[in-house]
Amino acid sequence: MDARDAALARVGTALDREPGGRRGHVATGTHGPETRSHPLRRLVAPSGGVVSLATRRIGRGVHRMLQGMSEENAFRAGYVTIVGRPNVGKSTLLNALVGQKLAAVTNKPQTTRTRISGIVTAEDAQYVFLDTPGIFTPKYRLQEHMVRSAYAAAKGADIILFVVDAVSAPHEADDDLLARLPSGPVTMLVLNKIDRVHKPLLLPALEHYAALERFAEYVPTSARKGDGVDNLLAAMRPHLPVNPQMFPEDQVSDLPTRFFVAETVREKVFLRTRQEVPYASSVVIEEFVEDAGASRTFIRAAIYVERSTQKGIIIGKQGTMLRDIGRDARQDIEKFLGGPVFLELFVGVRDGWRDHEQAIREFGYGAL
Ligand SMILES: Nc1nc2c(ncn2[C@@H]2O[C@H](COP(=O)(O)OP(=O)(O)OP(=O)(O)O)[C@@H](O)[C@H]2O)c(=O)[nH]1
Ligand SMILES: [Mg+2]
Repeated sequence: MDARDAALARVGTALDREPGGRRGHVATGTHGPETRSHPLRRLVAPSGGVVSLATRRIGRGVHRMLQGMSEENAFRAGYVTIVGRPNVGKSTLLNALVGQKLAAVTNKPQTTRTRISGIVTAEDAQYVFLDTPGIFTPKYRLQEHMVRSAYAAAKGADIILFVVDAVSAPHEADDDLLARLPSGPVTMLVLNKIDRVHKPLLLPALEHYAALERFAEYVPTSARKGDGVDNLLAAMRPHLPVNPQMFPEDQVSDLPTRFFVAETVREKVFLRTRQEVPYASSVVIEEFVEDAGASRTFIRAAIYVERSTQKGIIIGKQGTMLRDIGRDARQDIEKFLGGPVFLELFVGVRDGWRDHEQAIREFGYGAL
C-alpha cells in the first residue's frame, strides 16, 4: 500500500468513527467528560502571574519506563498547537478539548490575538494545547504580531492540529497556509463544523487532504457540539513524545486569571459591536482584588479604542452599551471564578494603537 492509499484508508476510518464515541485509553480515569466539565477556579494560574512548571509527580513517566513497561503504555506529554485560517473554530475546539470555556469565541474572524494555553491531563497522557490567532495576510502591526505568534507556536509543537472549515474545504488558502507551516511536527487534519455538512460531502475534502500526504491523522469534528473531540484526543496520544507530566493534573492553563477576565470582556465587546470597533478594542485589567471578607472579587477594567467616536459607540446611548457589555462579562466571569464579582468598566482612547509597538506590548500582544 503506498502512502496515498494508506492516507485514504485512515480517512475511511475517520469517517466510520462515531462522532463523540470514546476510544481507548483517553476515556479512562480522571479524564471523563464529568471531570472535564467541572467549573474551574482550580484551572488557571493565580492572578499574580504565570505559574512555573510544577515538579509534583514529575518523573512518573520515567519511573514507568524503568519499571520495564512498554513504550506504548508509558506516560506521554507534549505540546499541541491548533492552527488554521481565521474563524474555522480553533478556539471553540480548544474549549471543547479542555471541557471548559477558556478562549473567546465569536462569529467574527480575528477574535484570538495571542496564544492561549489549555491543559488536559488524562491517566496516561498530558496534552498542552495552544490556541493561536488565525493566519492571514496582515495589514497592520497588531496583525503582524498575531500571525507571527501563530507561526512561532506551530514551530515549537510536538503536534500541529491543522483546522479547516468543512463548509468551505478544500480551500486554496488552506493549502497555501499548510505549505508555510513547519514540517517537523506531526500534523493532523481536523475537519471542523461537520454539523453543517451532509456526511457524504466530507469525502471529497478528505480525499483532497489525503492526496497531500502530509497528515498523520484525519479527524472530523464539530467543536461546537463536542462531536469527534474524544476521537481527536485518542488519535493524538500515540504521536505525543514519551515524557513525564509537565503540569499538575488540576491545572488547566498557565495563563493568569486576569488574562481570561480581560478576554471575557473583549469577547463581549466583539459580540456587541460591529465593523472597526471590535478590532480597535483592547481590554486591560487595572485592578483585581479578591475580598475574602465580602467573598466577592472587585475588578476594574479599561476598554481602549482608537478614536473618540469609537468610545462613544462603546458607551452607547446613556451608557446602555457599556452596561450591557459589563453585564454579559460579569455573568461569565462569575462562572469562571465561581463566585460573585463586582465589575467596573471604563473606556479610554489610545490613538491608532494597533500600529504602535509600545501600545501593542502594553496590551499584551507583543510578547514575540
Ligand atoms: N456550526 C458550527 N460552528 C462552529 C463550530 N466550531 C466553531 N464554530 C463557530 O465558528 C465561529 C468561529 O469560531 P472560533 O472558535 O472563534 O474560530 P477561530 O478559528 O478561533 O477564529 P479566530 O480566533 O478568529 O481565528 C463561531 O461562531 C463558532 O461558534 C462547529 O463545529 N460547528
Ligand atoms: Mg480563535
